[in-house]
Amino acid sequence: MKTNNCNEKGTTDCCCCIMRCPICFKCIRCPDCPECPECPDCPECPKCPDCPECPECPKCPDCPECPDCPKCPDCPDCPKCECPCVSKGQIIKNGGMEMFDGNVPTAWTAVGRVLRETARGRVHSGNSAVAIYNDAALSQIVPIEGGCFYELSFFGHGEGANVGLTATVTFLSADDSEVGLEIFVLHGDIPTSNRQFSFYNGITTRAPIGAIKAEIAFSVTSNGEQNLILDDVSFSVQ
Ligand SMILES: [Ca+2]
Repeated sequence: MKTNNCNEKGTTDCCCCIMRCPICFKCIRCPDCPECPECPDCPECPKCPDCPECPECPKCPDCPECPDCPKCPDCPDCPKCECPCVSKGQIIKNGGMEMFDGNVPTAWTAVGRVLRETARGRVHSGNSAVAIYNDAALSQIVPIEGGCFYELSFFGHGEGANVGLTATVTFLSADDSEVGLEIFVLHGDIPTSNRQFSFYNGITTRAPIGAIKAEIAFSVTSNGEQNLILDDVSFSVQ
């Protein structure tokens, strides 16, 4: 490792892992050196080895929150960057299934038979949960930012041993859709004892850049009057 001052006149080698730019003859970072995260000695050098989108920006930092973002937020030459993948908290509405409009939880859309469940031992938290019966589905469409990862989680309880569940996150673009996450739970694998719920969660694939919404859907198959009790659904930027 060389320790000479790279700014010294007449020096041909740069210090540490910094090397001379063959074009401008100022110091630049060696692109392959992991020990040299910044180049404080040559802030004016027009090279920026680690920033493929801003090859002429001398102070273009990595943008780990939004690697697909075409701009860098702190770069004066790229002022339009907005990193979308910063959590804004809970995205889903009424995930706790506490508010109902008739038999359907507020902000959700039901296909088939769903009911408000308030019996002790059949609610995970709060005063109510939702029971989803055979061949029924419950869904909600929420706004999202393309290019981000999202986490879905929920608590489930089976009213009967023969209850199966599929939870799906589908990203929606203006003219396209793409499944970003599926969680399958086979019949018999959901706890059925009173006050027993399983916690399920998963992280989506990266939302397509053009995606503007996501549909979170729960589909149930069961025998007869058996049903899934769903409560405390959460969806947020991962
Ligand atoms: Ca609840």
